[in-house]
Amino acid sequence: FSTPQWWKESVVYQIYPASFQDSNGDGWGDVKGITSRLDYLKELGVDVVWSSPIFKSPQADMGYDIADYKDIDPAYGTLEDVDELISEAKKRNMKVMMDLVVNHTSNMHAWFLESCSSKDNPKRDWYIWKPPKSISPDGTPEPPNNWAQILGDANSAWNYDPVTKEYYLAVFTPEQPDLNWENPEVRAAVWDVMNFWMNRGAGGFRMDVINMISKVTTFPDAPIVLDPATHKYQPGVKFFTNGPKLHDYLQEMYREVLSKHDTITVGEMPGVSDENEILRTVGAKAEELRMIFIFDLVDIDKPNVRMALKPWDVKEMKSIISKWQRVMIERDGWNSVFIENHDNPRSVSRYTDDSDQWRDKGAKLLALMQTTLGGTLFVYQGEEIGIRNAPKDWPMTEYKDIETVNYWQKCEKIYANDPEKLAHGRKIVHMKARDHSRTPMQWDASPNAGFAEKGAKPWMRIMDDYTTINAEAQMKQESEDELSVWQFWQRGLHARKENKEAFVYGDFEELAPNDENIFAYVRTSATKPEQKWIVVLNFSGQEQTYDLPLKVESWVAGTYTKSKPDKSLRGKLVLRPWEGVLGSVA
Ligand code: TEU
Repeated sequence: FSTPQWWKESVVYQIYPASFQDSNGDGWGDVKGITSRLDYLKELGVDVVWSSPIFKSPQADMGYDIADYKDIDPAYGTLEDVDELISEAKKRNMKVMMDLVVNHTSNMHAWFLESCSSKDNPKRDWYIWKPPKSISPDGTPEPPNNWAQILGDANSAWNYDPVTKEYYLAVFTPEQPDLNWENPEVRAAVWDVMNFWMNRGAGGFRMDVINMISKVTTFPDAPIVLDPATHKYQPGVKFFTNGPKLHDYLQEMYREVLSKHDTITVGEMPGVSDENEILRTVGAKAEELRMIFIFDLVDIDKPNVRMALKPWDVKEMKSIISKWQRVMIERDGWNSVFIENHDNPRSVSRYTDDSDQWRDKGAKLLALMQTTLGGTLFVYQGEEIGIRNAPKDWPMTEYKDIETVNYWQKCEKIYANDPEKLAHGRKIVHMKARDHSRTPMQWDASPNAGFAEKGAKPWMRIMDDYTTINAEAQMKQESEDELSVWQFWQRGLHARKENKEAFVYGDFEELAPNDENIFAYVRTSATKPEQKWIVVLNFSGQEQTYDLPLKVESWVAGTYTKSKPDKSLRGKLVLRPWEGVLGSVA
């Protein structure tokens, strides 16, 4: 039974700052906008606010390219605005978590500009520089190896600098050069940045791709997984995820910074599924991070690259969730619960049915599931009102994300004479683009959805459905028999806290792992065994019958009703499409 800690019980809300709330009419969200919505978040049941990066940045990758870790981008506001956000949050007993992006900086960071300037600059070794692998007779240099860029896999992860005639490594985009963590000066500079924010009152950090900081320093070629006819470069991720020195670095970070503060930390760790490896970071005795984001669930439809599709089914989804629930309980580790973020499509579109008929039910089903799973719960901006993916008919010009733009450019080039493949590429954009979760928040039915003042031009198109799907309408929805998605989340978050011994910390037992549509589990408190709950979720658009393996005392909540669901307590339980119910067990 995991030791209680505030950061285990907290509900974290992720803000995508450009799209949350604009306060000055420039169509771009800002820090003052976030502060103005703290009461809203408090009312929902949020304890910790994490904003994606707001630091000075050329915005090549929406702030994940930082040019100054100790200053705020003018588009977002000032350092004083952040001080105000932190103190206003504190007044409401909430904390603010910063996004720490230290695998790489912006190519406009002063460190990189110095590093570029000459081979003997003291900061040369702060980044990863290598001579060309070869130079062809006509003088064309070849990159040191065949690694592809992550956010544009038609290109090399190595970028040639004609001044010093070497390549620098930038695994995401050329504007995001990777820092050389082998260099102790780099690590000290990172600890300094962290202390700067801790001293300003930050409550903790979400750490961007923190499992990529240690690379295999022989930089071998990656195996060929993408069609070499169209892809000269190949995904090199396995040579820079959970590399040889990752744990040394994380332990040093813990010693130098984290152990001195009472923080919440979550490491973003794509591409790692091995439980022994993960527990080295999040086990109760590990002195590294409080928890990580494991990608198994959000990568369920990912083959070897993200902009592609792989079939999946409900059974697989259930097994991924159940596996991690069990691992953390049995081996005393801690995990995050999340299903959306700014890099993924909307959950209601991906895991349920986002049609007008079922969207609302699908969103509540996912809310019931997440509020009853063990771990620290992360809710993503707009998830609480069931925002869905942008519609199929949005022209490509509405897509702003660098990954989508690069992907589409590649498709147009390599599929120029293949309309079928091009249409498939378009389908992938519709299903996978990161843009889907980046559309402006739908606050109310007024022009610009309450995101920006009337007449402002939002940096990204607002979904047309905001007039009906918005926070204001859902907060005041007064229906005899149904809660809105927002009200359901609010109630769920409240119930989760009231019964945290079971929902946050309790045992997890999956009931029908082989059922192809029903996800059913029991959550039991270790300290108060009388606290026992059953959750039954129908992940299908058809009515399903489920044989209850135990006697239910009473059904207390459900996605179809405001009151107690009227269902059988033993024997056959019939669930309508996308229906979920929560019951107490005698
Ligand atoms: O994402 C890292 C990451 O590996 C993915 O989620 C990524 O979006 C995906 O692999 C793309 O195919 C983090 C940030 O969350 C993301 O927004 C940044 O673009 C990226 O790091 C670089 O900082």
